[in-house]
This record gives sequence, structure tokens and C-alpha cells, in this order.
Amino acid sequence: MLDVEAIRKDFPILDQIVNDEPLVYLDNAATTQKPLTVLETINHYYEQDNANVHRGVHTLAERATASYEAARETIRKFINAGSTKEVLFTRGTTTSLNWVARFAEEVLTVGDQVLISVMEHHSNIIPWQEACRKTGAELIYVYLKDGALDMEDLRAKLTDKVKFVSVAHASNVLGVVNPVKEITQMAHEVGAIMVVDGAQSTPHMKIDVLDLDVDFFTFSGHKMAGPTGIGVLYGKEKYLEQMSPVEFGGEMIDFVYEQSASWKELPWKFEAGTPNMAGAIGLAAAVDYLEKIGMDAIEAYEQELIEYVFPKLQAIEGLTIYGSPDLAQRSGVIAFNLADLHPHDLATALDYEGVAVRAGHHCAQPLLQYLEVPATARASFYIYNTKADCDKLVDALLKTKEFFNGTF
Ligand code: 7TS
Repeated sequence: MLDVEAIRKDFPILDQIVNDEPLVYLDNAATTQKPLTVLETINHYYEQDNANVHRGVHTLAERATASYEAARETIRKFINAGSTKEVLFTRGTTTSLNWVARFAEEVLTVGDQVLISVMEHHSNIIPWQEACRKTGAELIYVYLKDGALDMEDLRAKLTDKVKFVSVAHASNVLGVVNPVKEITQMAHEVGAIMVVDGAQSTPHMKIDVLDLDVDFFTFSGHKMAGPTGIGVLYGKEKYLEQMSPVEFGGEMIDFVYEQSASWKELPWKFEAGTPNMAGAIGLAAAVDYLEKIGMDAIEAYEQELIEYVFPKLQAIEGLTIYGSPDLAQRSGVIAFNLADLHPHDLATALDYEGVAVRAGHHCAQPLLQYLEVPATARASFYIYNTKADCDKLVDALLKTKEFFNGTF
């Protein structure tokens, strides 16, 4: 069982007053807060060990290199990758997905298809649009049924024309968790390469890339208690060997001649330039922190919060909640609208009560077009949120409703 009061003490930022109210931070799908251990690890790195990695022979350079590569091993274990060769550090999910789409450009040709879902974040749409535009391949979409992925639609569209399937493990708007293991099996049956955007799942549940059998998996450090500017691209070794580096420069080369160059082995062939050492080391500290709590305990606790708050939100007259009402399919993201109130006004009203939620299109415009709503408000939960936070959200919504009563 997770000790939420002890956890809250690890996040000093939570202990503050906003608009005369104690802060209730419910914008975790955008970015999570960082525990002291992550802040201290980064500080310690800069105070004691900072040097450029893989270059120097001096003691600090060796220490920095050892810490950076130890961070890679920590991530490997965390997602159960077979080898550290398969764990590439990137700037985050966006960069990771762009790299995979760049690989797709080497593979795709006219007549091929890329299959994604309508619930994708822009970073899992636009790189594919670009890859298709450059190669003449076609980008096709799976739509929704009852607020979740329509598996029949997926089955119908998954023919042997499809060379890549790329879907979110968990949606940043609908909150639904997609059955990526099953989708991976289906994709492999038609010979497609399976890509999973794990930005909204990796912070909240145990990820086992070997068990899922995905070909590529991406996530961002800042959404899982780690620092900004660091993320991961997991790829099966056989594909990473085939794939050309996306960036060229220092660190990633073996030999450089006047007219040509050869690359280092995996994973370094992809990491051109001085990497984000402090970021990688900070991310490993975040992973250690989450694993100490336990990913299964985290998932169970967030499920408990959702089961607590969801019926209370459903009971608010005029509140529309998006996505499947089946809580067994949901993670800790709830997007909603309150009658005709603009979601920006709603988020501002909630902020007056100290409650931080996001409003807008959540970088998922095709989804909102499909749902025929211009924008929504969104509350998203993490390990430090409490049932009292849930109550505060519900109270603030009721107050807002009362305040605007008569205008909608
Ligand atoms: N994929 C999903 C499912 C996401 O939710 C996000 C960020 C990304 C990819 C991109 O991650 P990044 O770290 O590279 O930016 N989502 C959000 C959000 O919902 N609100 O702010 C950022």
C-alpha cells in the first residue's frame, strides 16, 4: 500500500498556497512534479561529477560516463529491454517518435500504409504525415467505439499493406489504456512494425517491452517524476541496426575521413553531440524512486483515485466526461466540459480555488475534431494526489457551476 502522506513530503512544490488556497496539482499528464531525490541527484552530479562523457580519461570524466551508462542500465531494467543497446536517450517522446518516423521513410514506399489512431497526440501524427508525404505512403486511422479504440475497425484496416502501426499506450485526453500487447500481435501477423507511444503509460504502470513484444517504445522523463529534456526510445536491436542515425556529429562516430565516416556501435550511433548527462542521471533517480514505491502499487493507487472521483464527477449535472466510462480501461486522465462554459474559463475558475487543470486541445486536434468539441478541461492524477484533492476538484466544479448559474 502506498503511503501518500509520506510521498507528498518528497515533493516540496506541492506545499504552497495558490490564490489563497492550498495547491491541488492536477496537470500531471502535461508534466509531473519532481521528488527531492531527483533534485538532489542532479545537484550532486553538477556539484561533484560533472564532465563530458565518453571523451576524457580523467577521473571526473570516468565518473560522469559511469553514471550516464548506469542510468541507461537502470532504464533497461525498468522497461525490461533485452540489452542497453536498445535504450537510446532522446529529448523525449516527440524526438523518439520523430526518429522512428525517419526510419519509416527509409522503409516506406508508394502503396504502403501507416496505421495510427484518432486519439494520438500530435507527436504521433505529424511525423507520420511527413513520412507519408515524402514516400507516397498513405496514413490511415482507426476510430473509436464507446469512447475507446474500435478493435473491429483496427482488425478491418490491418491488412498486409500496413507497414507501421503506431498507437498511444494510454490516451492523454480520453484516459483509456489501449491493449497494445494484442495490437502488437495483430500487427506482427500482417508483418507490420509496431510502435507504441508510452508517454502516458510509463509513469503509471509496469512496462515490459519484451512481454509486449513491441518493436519501438517511447516515453518522456518529465511525465514520470524526472527532469525535462530527457526521454527514451526503445527499439529492437534488429531495427536499430538497420536504421540510419538521425543526427550526425561528435560522439556517434567511429572514424571520420574527409569524404565519409563510420558510426559507433549501438546505442551510441544515435547519440550525436554532448548528451543530456544530468537529465539521464536524473531520470534514473526518478525510476529508482518510482520502483521503490512499486509500479503495481502506483497503478493500483491511481485506479483507487479514479474509482473514487469518477462517480462524483458523473453526478455533476451539466458535466460531460470524454472517453469510455469503463474504469477498468482507464488511467488517471479525465477530460471534461461543464455545459457551455469555455474550458479556459473553467480552468481559470478552478485555479481561483487552487486547482490546477489544463484546458485546450491537448495537442490532439484530430481527436477533438472527431468528438466535435473545440477544447476540453482535463484533470490528471499522480502518486501524490489524494482523495481530498479529488473532493477539492468536485467542490471547485460545483462552486464554478453555481457562480455561472444562469449564464448556461
Ligand atoms: N504522446 C502523448 C500521449 C503525450 O501525452 C505527450 C505529451 C507526448 C506524446 C509528447 O511528449 P513530450 O514530452 O515529447 O512533449 N502530452 C502533453 C499533454 O497532454 N499536455 O502537455 C503535454
